[in-house]
Amino acid sequence: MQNDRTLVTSALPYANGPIHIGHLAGAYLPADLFVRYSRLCRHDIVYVCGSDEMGVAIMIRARQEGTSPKDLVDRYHPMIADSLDRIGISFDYYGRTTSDVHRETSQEFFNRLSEKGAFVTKSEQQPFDPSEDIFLADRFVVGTCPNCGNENAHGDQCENCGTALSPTELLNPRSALSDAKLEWRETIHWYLPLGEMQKEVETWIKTKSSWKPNVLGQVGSWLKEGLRERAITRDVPWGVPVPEEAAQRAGVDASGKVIYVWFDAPLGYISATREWASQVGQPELWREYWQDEGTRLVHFIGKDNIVFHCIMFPAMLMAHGGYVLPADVPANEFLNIEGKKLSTSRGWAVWLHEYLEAFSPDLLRYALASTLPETKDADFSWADFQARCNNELADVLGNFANRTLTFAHRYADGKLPALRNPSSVDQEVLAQIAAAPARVGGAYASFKNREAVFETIGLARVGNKYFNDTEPWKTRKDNPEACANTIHVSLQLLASLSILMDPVLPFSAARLRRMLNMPEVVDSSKRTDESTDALDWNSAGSPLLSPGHVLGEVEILFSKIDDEVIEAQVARLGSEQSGGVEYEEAKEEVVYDDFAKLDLRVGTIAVAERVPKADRLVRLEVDLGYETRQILSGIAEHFELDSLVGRRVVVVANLKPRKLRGLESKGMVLLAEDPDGALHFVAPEGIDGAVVR
Ligand code: B3M
Ligand code: ZN
Repeated sequence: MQNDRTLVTSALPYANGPIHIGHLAGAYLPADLFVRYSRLCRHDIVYVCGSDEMGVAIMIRARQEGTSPKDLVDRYHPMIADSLDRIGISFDYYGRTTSDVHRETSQEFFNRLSEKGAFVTKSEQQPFDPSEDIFLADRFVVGTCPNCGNENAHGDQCENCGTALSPTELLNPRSALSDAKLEWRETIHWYLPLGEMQKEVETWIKTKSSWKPNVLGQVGSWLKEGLRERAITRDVPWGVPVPEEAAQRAGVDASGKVIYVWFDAPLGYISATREWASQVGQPELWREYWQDEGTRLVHFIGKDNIVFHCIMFPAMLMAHGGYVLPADVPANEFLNIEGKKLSTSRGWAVWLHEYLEAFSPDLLRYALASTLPETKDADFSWADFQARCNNELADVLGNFANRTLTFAHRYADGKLPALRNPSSVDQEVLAQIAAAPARVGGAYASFKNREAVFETIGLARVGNKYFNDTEPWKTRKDNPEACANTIHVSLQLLASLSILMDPVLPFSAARLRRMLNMPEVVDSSKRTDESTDALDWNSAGSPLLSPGHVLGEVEILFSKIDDEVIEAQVARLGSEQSGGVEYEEAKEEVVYDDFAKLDLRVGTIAVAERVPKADRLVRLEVDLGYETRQILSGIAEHFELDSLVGRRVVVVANLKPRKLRGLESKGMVLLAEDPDGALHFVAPEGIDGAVVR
């Protein structure tokens, strides 16, 4: 048997802000699709990531927010972990680079390289800010890009044209901290002499001809330019300290010196794997994934991280020895939004935590996977999102599931009828099912997610067409055997689809399986237990249900999204510019007794339905523990219905009931309204029925 041990990583997001869909499209969703597919194939795969909490990006943000780096990462790390979890990114372990294990791992690695003589130290002139009295990391130097003229290029890279820079190349360099004119002062640093490793890196890259052309293109031009030594320590107050041992060996005073973030961050993949191994109770297991030649290491990243993952980190691993090198680095290009470049400072971004307030996770997973920037930059638009949800998920996949299941309940007693004397049309569909796992799987295996998703929905299209063409509502009367065959084949196709759609639509796939009352399927969200006899990816090629199988209850799989919901999202874009917020005026003072009159309760939304002929109203049933309340809320234009069920809310429970559109509303759900009109639930902790006071 071929060894399939695989370690997958996604770029560690800087814990200096929330996650947006650009991040998701670049490094997380593509990895998750690959990982879920691989787990369904029962491959031995581990998926790690974590927050990148060191480095200058963190320091800059902390300064901007008037807080310390530590407080900053403590705030953003849980927020990032939470939104990635809720969108269904199924890490086996999500760590952080401020952990002890990470400090030890990085220092050990650094020591080993210093012991092997892989570094050089030298004294050099470095940019210095005299007004703040500190050395400036490259990123803290700003100036004009010699390549494109951007006046706010950073000392390490110009964000506008993507050119890698050093502070000496910038025109009119100044300090990003104080705007002071730069000075240059003498300081000692460790360097990785990448130039000396050029041959070794080149020889290795030559064995990677199957890598994506966008990746090989970038690597090729770096190699052609010639690798240069890179400083891997810094004089900044935030980072993994340069280990004392290495400092003594080099005879350098290392106080105030830390390891450069691009040296420690990729080592974060190793520390996360170590922490994962400890967590699963086999502390040495991480070695199999990093030090056993048979392991396939795959890094998912955005294109701005290519050089670090394809040249610098491999060079570090080579210099150390004993580690596997990346087998593939399927980097993605950038995602634009509504035709414009994504920009967090201009508010031109879709934030994951905000998306998740309004919609369920699968919709974005599907829409993004269908338009991923795999070979060139791609565009996300809300209109396309809506079209994919309505025309593909609701009209094709949802409709096929709904009509098949409803029909089977109505005319086949809610059971799978036997297949007898199948027609050539029936057989043709069964043949498509048989071919599907290899077809869709082949695309996932080669990182062609768009193709995989296209093939998946294509299969649902086949189902719909088949259902139309065989006209079971007619054959029901004049040819019951043919009618039964249509139901049989359609249900088998749905059952296979519930596995094949799982990587991209894991939550909906699980719901569909409940509706089908399917036998157990491998759980794509966690490391596969080899021993179970749960159905896997390849089983999806054969008929999965046996005649007489009893179906579950039918639910709507995807509901359509209204124009207003989409318009509200479009209106938010670009509206969150800092500084421009207009706050509502403060209200008059009240005494405690006024407040105490309100009976505020914690609850959970159990049912959410449209109110016919009312554009804005949603009929909610809210579980308050001691009773379930019907409450009408004017939020239809702000949230997709499917995202509401299960949501924790705070309810004003003693508000006088009133009638709206003939329905009684008993209470009110609390919402926070941003100045731009965006609504957010006030999400409580505590059990249903808990009193808020
Ligand atoms: N945090 C850069 C970024 O977010 C960096 C990635 C580290 S991966 C080892 O683009
Ligand atoms: Zn530039």
